This record gives sequence, structure tokens and C-alpha cells, in this order.
Amino acid sequence: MTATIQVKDGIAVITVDKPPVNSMSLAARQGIVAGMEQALADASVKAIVLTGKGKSFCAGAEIKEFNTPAAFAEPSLATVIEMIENASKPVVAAINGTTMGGGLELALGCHYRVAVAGAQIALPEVKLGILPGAGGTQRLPRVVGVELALNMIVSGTPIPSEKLAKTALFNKMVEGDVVEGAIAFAKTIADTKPLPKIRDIRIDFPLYEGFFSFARNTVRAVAKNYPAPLKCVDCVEAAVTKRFDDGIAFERAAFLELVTSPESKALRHAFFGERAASKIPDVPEDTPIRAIKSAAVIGAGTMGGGIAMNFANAGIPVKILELKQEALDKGLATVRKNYENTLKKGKLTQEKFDERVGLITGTTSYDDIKDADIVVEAVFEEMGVKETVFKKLDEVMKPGAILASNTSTLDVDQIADFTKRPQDVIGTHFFSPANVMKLLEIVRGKKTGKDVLATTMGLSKKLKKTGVVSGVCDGFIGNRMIEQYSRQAGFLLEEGALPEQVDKAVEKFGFAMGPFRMGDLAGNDIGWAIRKRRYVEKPNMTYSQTADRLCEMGRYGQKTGAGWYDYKPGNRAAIPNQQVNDMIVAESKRLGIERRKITDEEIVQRLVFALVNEGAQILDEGIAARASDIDMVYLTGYGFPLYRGGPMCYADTFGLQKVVMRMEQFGKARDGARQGKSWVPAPLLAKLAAEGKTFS
Ligand code: T1G
Repeated sequence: MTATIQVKDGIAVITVDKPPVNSMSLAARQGIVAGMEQALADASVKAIVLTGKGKSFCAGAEIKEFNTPAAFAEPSLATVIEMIENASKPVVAAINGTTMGGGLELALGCHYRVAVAGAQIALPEVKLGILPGAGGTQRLPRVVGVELALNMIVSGTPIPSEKLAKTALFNKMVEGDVVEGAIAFAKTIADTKPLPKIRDIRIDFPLYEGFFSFARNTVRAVAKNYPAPLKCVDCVEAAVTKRFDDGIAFERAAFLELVTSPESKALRHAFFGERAASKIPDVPEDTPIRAIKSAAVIGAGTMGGGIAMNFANAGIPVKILELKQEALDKGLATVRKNYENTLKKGKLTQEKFDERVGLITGTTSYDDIKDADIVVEAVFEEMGVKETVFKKLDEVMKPGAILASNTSTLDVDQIADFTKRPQDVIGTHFFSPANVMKLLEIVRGKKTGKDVLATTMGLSKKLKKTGVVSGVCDGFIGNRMIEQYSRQAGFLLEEGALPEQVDKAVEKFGFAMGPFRMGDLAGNDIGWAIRKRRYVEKPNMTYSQTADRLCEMGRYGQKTGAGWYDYKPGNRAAIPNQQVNDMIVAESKRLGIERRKITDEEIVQRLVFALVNEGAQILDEGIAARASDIDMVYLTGYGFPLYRGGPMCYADTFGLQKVVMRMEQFGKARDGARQGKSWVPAPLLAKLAAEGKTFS
């Protein structure tokens, strides 16, 4: 049963019991209706208390039901709320914990609300690309005021219940058992007539035109590409300007429009994708994990310092090891500077500053780190250096310590075999800047222990990272795909585009940064080194040589003051350079390619579908466990636009048959042959497209 009912001393207590968060599924709605019918029919019942089992009152509608018949099957949430609001007996909501979205709307339909402190109260629908669709935009302003309601609805940010104690949202705050408190309260109002309904409260908000015009301008400035926030403003304005029932109809129409939007589907995909990523198919949820009470980082460079900051930010003491005192001092100074900058911006209290800086210490001796529970190597990306470090770690570290490598492409199995404890070796690929980027690729070697995997996944959450498990291959998930993306970017230059057009097209699609600005930021010499390896390892994998010509010109990017673009000192604005553009045109000529006008649409599709095709291959090889994992990598590590849901989600929305068709067109195009097998659909992609299916 998803709701139980108990009657005692004339009070019926209906408890929603749908683990883990009492989301309002069809079964939960049916359970409440059954409980209400029983309570209303029972003459001994004078009042009704509605509550949730566990740490949630109700976390909102069951998101998994969206865009399925169950979402609107009767009794819909609106029907349940109407039944409660029109009940002949008083209904008191006992707010025992998280009360969000449809859960708060359910509580707003009750005649009274009694709460304990610490319950997270929110209407977070906007974070899913929708808006409160069961009266929240019409009732909440009537009890907390228009301004606070608008802020809560447009931001979706939870507010602890005690901060709302003085509003009309709660009739009483209680300590201890909230159900007992609600029962006691119910007895005091059992005979109240007429029953109070929030819908009957009049909103008096005379200066609303100016307020909402300002609100719209503010929201429009930040909600680019997201239609929901502006519609939230429209709905709250409707609560002020329209009769209640007209406001409800207005809200319903807006909700229905948003819930089928691609933005909402993408945001919901990301919501579940983030949670799914932490589930490792062959590692049971109850796998024992190792305690991580202290850490060590080898290497005090940019990555080492950033990685160490993650541990300190999570309250874990961390020692940075550098063999040279000068390098260690420089690294520690950089870490301190980072914290000082955050302190200066007011984003860190002095107390937190002192705590975090105090948790990071340095040493030049391996002996000082031997008792750490995990050590993350962040030294030069060269297998010989990794070998030296891991052999030393194997010698020094206590038994049971996790030996992690921050390698971005090297073979973790080979690294593990430098030690006598390959089961303790794992890849923890942080993304630069390591203390900022959310993505953490957790690379499992063939011999990595399941407890080491489970421990590292749990640690990623503690470090506030999005941990995604990758198998071992060159580039793991993210970099392996970005290589195909970069190859297409180079080909587009040879065929007729220039860096500025490609970057602008991709940034208009929603990427944070186009491929050439990204190259200038990360350093074009990094890709150059990888291509030099490729030319030997994979001679039949063609690349545009424009990027090689660029590096031969010494234009490595911002670090040399010039790359694909020029940069003024201290300014990251990318300025097109004629010499580079001339080089590109000369390359086309050298290759005998007649340059042509290329549309922005082709640019975006060639770059994104190159990601999709490699992603399908990665799925097929089992390097990634699920398509949404690949999407989480791109959403949290590569600036893919959240409102598109990630490359695999975007391909699903675009339609896999259409993706394959476009790929075939690219392959048949005049210069397709030069791109080798780039446009041969990966077997999984071809299969799903032929079957009319999707990745997720
Ligand atoms: N529907 C379905 N599953 C949900 C869910 C929901 N609303 N909320 C959480 N889950 C699952 C989640 O996927 C995970 O599953 C487990 O619960 C624990 O979640 C009409 C239409 C409540 C603050 O947006 O913000 O109401 O991975 O890991 O960190 O106007 O979950 O265990 O299989 O996040 O303690 C509005 C979304 C819906 C709230 C708890 N409500 N949830 O955080 O646990 S739309 C929301 C959250 C709506 C109405 C509209 C958080 C949480 P699994 P978790 P947590």
C-alpha cells in the first residue's frame, strides 16, 4: 500500500508510504484518495492528518511518470488536492520533512499545515524545465506573499521550514513528533466552520505592473534558452490579476506546454542521469567501502593543487608531495592564492578559509604520506614517470590504501601492473580546474576491486563531483569522443570554414566554448603531442594538419599570447588573426580542396554527431555503462548545453534515423572520403536507428 490510515481519538492519520521520497505516483494518489474516502465516511473521525513516512512529506510528482499515461491518470494530483480542499472535515498537513513540488502543492490544498523545523520547502519544478502544475503558483503567493513566492518558484531553491514559520504557510511549528503535534492541533480546530481554504485568500498587490515588468526583465536576462522561468513569472502574475480558477487554468496550460518541451526532457534526463551514474551495474549498493579519512596527492602542479583543494573542501586532510622543495612551495602558494581570491570575493568565510588552508600540508618525503587512505598521482602524463611513482607508492603506502592516477588517457591497467596490488589501483581523472569542474571520470581497471570502485564513487559525492565510471581505453569517455569532435573541426576549416565561424556556430548551439577557443585555452600543443602519437599508432586515421601548422607557428594559444586567435595581455577576448586564416586557405589549396560555404547547421551536426557516433561505439564496447553516463560526462566536463541533455540525449531528440541519414550524407559529400570511417555509423547506432529506438 502506498498510503496507510489509522484512526485514534477521532483523528484519522493518513501516511503516504512510497520510498524513497514519497513521490506522488498514481498509486500514491490512489492511496490518499482511499484514505480520505474512509476518513470522510467514518462518523467517528472529526479531523484528518496527512503526512509522509520517512524523511519526506512528499518530494513532488513522480518524475518518472512524466510523458506517460500515468502522469495524468485520475486521480490526478489536482483532483486529490481539490478533494482535500473541499472535504467536509478539516485536513491538517503534518510536514515531517522534504516538501517539494507537488508535495508542497498537496500541503497547500490542506486546510492547515503544522511543521517541524529543518524540513526543506520548495517548488523546484523550474529546475526540471517545468513549473508547479497543481496550483502552486496560485496558492503559494496567497500565504507567503507575491515576492517571496515568485523568488521560490523562479529559483526552485529550497527554504528550511523554520524560515517560513512567520508566514501564513504554517499554522503552527512544533518540536518533536510532528504527527503528534498535528493531532493535538487538529483537535483544537475539529469543529471550525467554514474550513479555511487558501484559494479564498485575496491577494492585495497594487504595484504589480512595475514589479512584474522588472521581474520579467531580470529573469529574461538569465533564462536564455530556458522557457520555464518566464512562464513562472506569468503564472504568479496571473495569481495577482485573475480569479483563482482562471489562474489555475492559466497555470495548467503553461505547465502542459512546458512538460513536452525538449528543454524539460533534457533537464529531467540530466536529473536521473546524475543519479544513475553513481550506480555501477556489477557493484552491489551494499559493497563494503574503505574509510577515507586522509589523502595524499603526488605533484603540486595545477592539477595536483586543484585535486588537493577538493579534499580540503570536503574536510579531508591532504598532504601534497613534491620531491623539490621549490616546486612544493610554489604549489602550496598557488593553492593559498586560490583560497584568498575566493575569500576576497566573499564566497568563503575567514573560518572556512583557515580550515581549508589548514587541511592542506606539503612534504618532500614519501614516508610522510604512507598512512594516507588514498593517494592521487598527478604527475607528468608520461608512462615512464607513472611507473616510477606507482612502484614507489606500492613500496610505501599502507596496505588497503587506494592508489589513484589522475591520468587523462594512459592505460590504467598498465599502471596497475607496476604494483603488486592492482586491485587497489584506479583512475580518478579530474578536469581542469580540478577544484571547479564537477566531472570526475572514475577509470576502472580490469583488476580494480569492487570495494575500491564503490569507495571512489562514494568519495566523488563527498567531493561534490559527478563521478562517472569509464573502462580503460585511449581517452576514456570524454577525451576519446572529443578527439572525433576536434577532427571534424579541422576538416571544416579545410573545406571552407574559419575558426570564428565554427566557434560561433557551436556557441550559438549552446556550448560554453567552441573548439578553437577551447584549444587556445587548454593549449594547442597538447593536441599536437597526441596527434604526433596518432600519426605513428594509427597512420590511416586522417587529421587536418591546420592545427599542426598552427603549432609550428608557435601559436599554442593563450599561454603563448596567440593561437587560432590573438589575445591582448590580460584579456581572454579572441581576436581573429589574418595570418592564421591565410594558413588555413593555403592548406585547402595544398590539399586541392575547393573551399565552399558551409552552413552553421552543418558545422554543429558534424561536430555533435561525431561525438554521438564515438559515444555509441563506447557504449557498444562497454566502456560506458549507459548513454546517460556519456551525457553526464559532456554536461559536467565539456560545456555541453544542459538544455540539450548531452550528446546522446540530443541525438535521441533529433531522431536516430535522421542522425544516421545526415551522417551518410556527410560521408558521401565531396570531401567525405578524406575523413575515413568517420561517418560509418557505429553498429549500435545503426541498430537503434533501424529499429526506431533511442539510446535512453
Ligand atoms: N520523482 C521520482 N523519483 C524521485 C523524485 C521524484 N520527484 N525525487 C527523488 N527521486 C528519486 C531519485 O531519483 C533517487 O532515486 C531517490 O529518489 C533519492 O533521490 C505537479 C509536476 C527530494 C531533495 O523536483 O530534489 O512535482 O537513484 O538521490 O539527495 O507541480 O531527490 O535512489 O533510484 O536526490 O536525499 C518536483 C526532485 C517534481 C524534487 C532528495 N520535485 N528531487 O534528495 O536523494 S515535479 C522535485 C530532489 C512536480 C508538480 C510538479 C531530491 C530530494 P534512486 P536523491 P536526496
